[in-house]
Amino acid sequence: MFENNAICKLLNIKYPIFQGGMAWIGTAELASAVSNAGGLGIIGAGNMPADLLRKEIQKCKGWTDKPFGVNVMLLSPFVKDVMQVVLDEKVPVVTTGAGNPGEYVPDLKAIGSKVIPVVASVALAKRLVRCGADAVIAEGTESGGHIGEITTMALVPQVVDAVDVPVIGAGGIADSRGMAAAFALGAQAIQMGSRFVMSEECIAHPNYKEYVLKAKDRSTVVTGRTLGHPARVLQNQLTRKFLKMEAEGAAPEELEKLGVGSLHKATHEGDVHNGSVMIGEISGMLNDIKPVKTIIEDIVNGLPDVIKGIESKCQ
Ligand code: TUI
Repeated sequence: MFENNAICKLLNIKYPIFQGGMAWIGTAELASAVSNAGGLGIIGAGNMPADLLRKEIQKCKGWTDKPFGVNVMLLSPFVKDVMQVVLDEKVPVVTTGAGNPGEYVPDLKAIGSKVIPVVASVALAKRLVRCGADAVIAEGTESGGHIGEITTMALVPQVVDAVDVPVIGAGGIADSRGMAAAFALGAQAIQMGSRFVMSEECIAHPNYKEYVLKAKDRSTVVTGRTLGHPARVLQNQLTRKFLKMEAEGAAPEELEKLGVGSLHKATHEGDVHNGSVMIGEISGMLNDIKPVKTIIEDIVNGLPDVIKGIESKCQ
């Protein structure tokens, strides 16, 4: 399976499955587990200072001899130093999020890294392919955390039609059906974040995972639209306060103050009431915590039956 898959060939991986590079919880533990299981594990740099990221990369190199990636969050105050660490450490795959990484592409390509930006629009996908991106991740608004406006269903085929590099579909995918659907839309691979939050290897606080287990289809809300960086999170005391303040026209500085440190509060302190529990719309379907290897193998092994089911509906 996947011998001729463009992404597997480009990155030298067994399965065309990326782990979304999530801030605070996309650590070396999770990334190395995903890479060891045949997918592409990705360390989420988030707002991490550069020296901490270097340690995380070195840990990951110690735990896997397979390709892995780093996701650079372009809104980070440390983005320049983070990029330098990624260059120094010759990270095999660099994904980016929450912005336009165009200025960094030439240096990353020069050291042989594969550059795969997350895009939320056709325009940015085209621009970055012109800059030399090796592939793009088309991420729909179903995702958790920082999001764009367009759904995966609408975004993926439009990006596929617009660029001549492989496209990875992301947003709302957590099982074999989602993978088959992304492939039907023209994607060559998938990226999943939420499904991997609910793995044994993910270091998210047990309260975080418990809160996701309780989530239903309509449990997420989007905060921060008035700030220009919308984020999908599970509804809680913090989001009720935040959304009320946004509706009342609160000043950006006041809202930013409420948000600072809130992700860490949820992921590490386990405060799911006053912290940001970032997760995608698929969370209602995440009803178990499994080892990374089982997550990946269940999805891959389930694909043939999903494809047969599609064929039978067409007869
Ligand atoms: O980056 C993500 N998801 C994230 S990042 C994050 S941590 C964070 N911390 C503080 C503030 C905001 C976030 C939590 N979740 N996903 C990738 C992604 N990128 N989704 C959407 C985009 C995106 C949106 C607009 C990429 C580019 C873009 O346009 C930029 C431009 O200049 O056109």
